[in-house]
Amino acid sequence: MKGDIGVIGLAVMGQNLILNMNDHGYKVVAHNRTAEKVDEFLQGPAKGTNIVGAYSLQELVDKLESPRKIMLMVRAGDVVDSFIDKLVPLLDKGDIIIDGGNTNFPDTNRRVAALKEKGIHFIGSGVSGGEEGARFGPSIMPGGSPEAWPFVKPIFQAISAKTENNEPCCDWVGNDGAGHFVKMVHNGIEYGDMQLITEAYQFMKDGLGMTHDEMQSVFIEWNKTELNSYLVEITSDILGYKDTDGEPLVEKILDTAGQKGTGKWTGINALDMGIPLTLITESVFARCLSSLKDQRVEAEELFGKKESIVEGDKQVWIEALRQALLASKIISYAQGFMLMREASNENGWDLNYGNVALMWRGGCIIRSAFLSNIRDAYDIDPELSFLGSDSYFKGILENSMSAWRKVAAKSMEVGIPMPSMTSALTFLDGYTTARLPANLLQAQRDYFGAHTYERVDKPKGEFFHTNWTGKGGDVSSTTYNS
Ligand code: NBP
Repeated sequence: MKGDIGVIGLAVMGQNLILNMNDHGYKVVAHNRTAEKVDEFLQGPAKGTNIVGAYSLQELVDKLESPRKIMLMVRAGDVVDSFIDKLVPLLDKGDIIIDGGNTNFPDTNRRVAALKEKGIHFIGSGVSGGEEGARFGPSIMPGGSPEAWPFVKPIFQAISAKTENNEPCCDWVGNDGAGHFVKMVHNGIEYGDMQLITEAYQFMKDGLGMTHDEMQSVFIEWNKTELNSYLVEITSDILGYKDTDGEPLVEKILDTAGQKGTGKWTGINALDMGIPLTLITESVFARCLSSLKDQRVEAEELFGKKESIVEGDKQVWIEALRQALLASKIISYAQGFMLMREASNENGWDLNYGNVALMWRGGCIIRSAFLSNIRDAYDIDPELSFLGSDSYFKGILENSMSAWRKVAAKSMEVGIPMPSMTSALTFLDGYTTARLPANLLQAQRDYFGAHTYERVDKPKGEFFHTNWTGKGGDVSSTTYNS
């Protein structure tokens, strides 16, 4: 009997996905560049299963039933292109290549188009959930050649995580690089969620002077509220984890955050598309700032250490912080969905936002109860332009407003950096202000560069230039927006 699917790449993700597919009754053919890893896998974790090995790409192709489905779980970038180049001459028209790595979506756009010309279908799929997700149920976000989806759907939906209603956290996202785009936004939102939690931690630790056990208890309690999520849950575990000397391990970890680029890509795309994705972008910059450790140490000596003590009833502050965290999180997701909406419109992807929320509901790092409410919001209005306008989320934003402002103001007053929570509030203030000071900005642009402006008392699209000083000419610059 031939194999149902081939997987190339036997690192942590590939191995665990293969074992997961095997658990669901699929016969998997496994290949890896370094052949010894095939043997190690077959004699190790895959021992006693139906998984078979292939020591060359030809052997892999020969062992698969048609149309062949070959999934790459290798390092993103050139490695994917090089495997595609080697596979294509061995494949038949109608065969399917799937890239399950963390690929930047323009690469997927390019690969879908290039392979289409050769009669090969290509799927670029986000896979989230790390090692455990891959093994027991990841969130899977496939996009690319729609013709390929019916062949891949049964396998992917079988191995994916399931919601509490047993719905698979995997569905077709859209054409071209839509799957990888949605995975990129997922990772950006993950940056935002993590940064927000760290800001709450710093407020509790430095501002309220709380112990790690106290903070752990707070996160345990928060996990029973609307904030219920994987990241809040692991944060409570981390805060309670003691090093061998009995001290909290977290305080021994160097405070410089790493990043692999997906948050940065999300920010770059937001800038390209003109979407105010402030919270995620602040979260990326917060990691950049954290990496300037030596400079920060010197600057603290130069400016003096801040006494960031927050006075007042601790329990009242903790509840205010919870509300600020929840409200900021709503803004983060609202901005992320704005970005997906713009990308969907620009690329003709016709994204289903309720489905996206469902795909993230289980298996992935940002899984949370909250995503069910997002799904409900898009079920009510599939074209919702701002998540915060949905009645459920609007209610939370309004109820949290006072506490959120108090936390933001206090952090500024005592010098606790909370870039994501404060920028989220500033965003909402801007978004809910009908008249912003951009009129003055337009006047400045026209003053120094004859960039023209529109008038509130004239139809939109009619542009005016004023000779502000009497010295300039009446010739205006060309009007366009980049
Ligand atoms: P890695 O990203 O570490 O990739 C390891 C695989 O790539 C191995 O099979 C390795 O073969 C192969 N490879 C490399 Br590296 N360079 C190669 C080359 N020049 N030619 C051929 N093969 C090469 O594995 P991973 O962490 O399992 O991740 C796989 C993909 O899934 C990545 O795109 C990753 O970003 C994504 N992802 C990872 C996670 C996670 O939690 N780790 C989560 C979600 C998505 P070798 O054994 O011969 O060196």
